[in-house]
Amino acid sequence: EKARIGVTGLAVMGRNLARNLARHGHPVAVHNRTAARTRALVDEFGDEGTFLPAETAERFAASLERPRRLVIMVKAGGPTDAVIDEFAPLLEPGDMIVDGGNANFVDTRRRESALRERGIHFVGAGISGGEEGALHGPSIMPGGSAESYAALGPLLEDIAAKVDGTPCCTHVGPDGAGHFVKMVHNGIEYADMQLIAESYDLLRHAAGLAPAEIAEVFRTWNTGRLGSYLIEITAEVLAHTDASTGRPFVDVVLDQAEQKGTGRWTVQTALDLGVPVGGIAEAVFARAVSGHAALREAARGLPGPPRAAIADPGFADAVEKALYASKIVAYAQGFHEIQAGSAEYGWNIDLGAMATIWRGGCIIRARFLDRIRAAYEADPRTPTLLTDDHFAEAAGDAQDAWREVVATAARLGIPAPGFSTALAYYDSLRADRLPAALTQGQRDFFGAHTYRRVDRDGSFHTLWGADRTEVTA
Ligand code: NBP
Repeated sequence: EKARIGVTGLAVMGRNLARNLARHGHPVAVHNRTAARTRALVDEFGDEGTFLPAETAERFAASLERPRRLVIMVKAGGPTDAVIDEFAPLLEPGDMIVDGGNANFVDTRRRESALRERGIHFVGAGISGGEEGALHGPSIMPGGSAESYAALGPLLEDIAAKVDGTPCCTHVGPDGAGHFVKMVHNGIEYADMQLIAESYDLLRHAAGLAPAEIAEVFRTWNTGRLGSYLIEITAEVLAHTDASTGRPFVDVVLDQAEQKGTGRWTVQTALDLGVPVGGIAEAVFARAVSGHAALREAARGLPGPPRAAIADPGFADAVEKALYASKIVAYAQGFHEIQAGSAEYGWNIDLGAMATIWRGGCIIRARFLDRIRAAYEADPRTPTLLTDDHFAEAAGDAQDAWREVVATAARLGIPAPGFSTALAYYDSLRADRLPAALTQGQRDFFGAHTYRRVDRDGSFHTLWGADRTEVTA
């Protein structure tokens, strides 16, 4: 018997993905550099389906039906290249390599192009949802050729999460498109988490609520328009009491957030594309600030305002509005980045479909994503989600509360970089005139960089050092 698909790299992700495939009735070949992992998988879970264990790369390749479908689930970077180098010589034209790791889309583009020359399809597939998702149904964002998706799609859609019967998996676009979208997805996840963290901080230090009370607030929010996996687990974390001290769990955890890198890539890529993603960038920076322990220690005594808890019974509702509006901004920015990447690389990504496949399986799954899908269905070319009818109305309704929350944070000295940057973005987009005109004047003054005028076409320069007449550039 031959396997329909194979998985090499059997750490948590690969093992669970292989089990998910086997549980869906697909005979799956399994392989790992260290063979003990392969044996452990078959020993522990062999009765879940048909596993074909292989101890060597040659045996593994030989056990796959043609065209071969080979999924790599190893540590991203060098290990992925090492595994490709090991397996590519064993494959034949028409075979497919799927990289399900968290690869940088630039690497995926390089690998896809090199393998395409050898007739091998390389599919960079973003897989979201961690180990639970891999086992029970992840959100899958496959890139690569349409031809490879025809052969792989049905299998991937079979094991993906389903929402209302729709699989959380679709062909994203050529070469690096899948890993690009996965990257931005993770960047949005950073922003979502930061905004929730700021909401908690404000409820705690401005409204004076205890963690258990804030857990209740999040539970209530979870039943409304903010309903999502992240809001749900936030309530769980806040309600948890540390067993050894009896204190709220959130008070015994060191307040230094870590990161693995996809948020940073999202921001680096946005800078290259010239796309403003302040909400995501501030989320990445907020984690960075938290981690600079010595810097924070040195600055701890800097003066700030007195922190009197505010006595406004409507404050939690105001925070909910600020959170919802800021979330709209973060998603609008993330989707703008996907739109820009799609245009830059010719991927032709269907933005509404991306919202659709994030509704299940992944960390940012949320009721909210149905709204985004609807927005792109109503107008696939909408320049920003913020001008969609629903989102424009929601942000408009929220704006008074949003401004009040940002002002309260500033007044009380509570950092709210996510809320603040989101509001600044909203106000920048809706502004009639921006001070960029002055910036252009300065640039022309010190560097003769020229400017355009509101009343005439062309580029102009003012002779600042002479009689200040204007010349055509
Ligand atoms: P790890 O990222 O911890 O990688 C461990 C696997 O890589 C093992 O199978 C290991 O083999 C293999 N490997 C390494 Br390391 N170097 C190798 C090499 N030179 N040649 C062959 N194999 C090598 O595993 P993971 O946490 O399961 O994640 C797998 C991928 O999925 C990563 O790219 C990760 O970023 C991505 N991802 C992870 C999550 C998550 O929640 N963990 C979520 C979404 C995506 P060995 O057993 O012989 O050491």
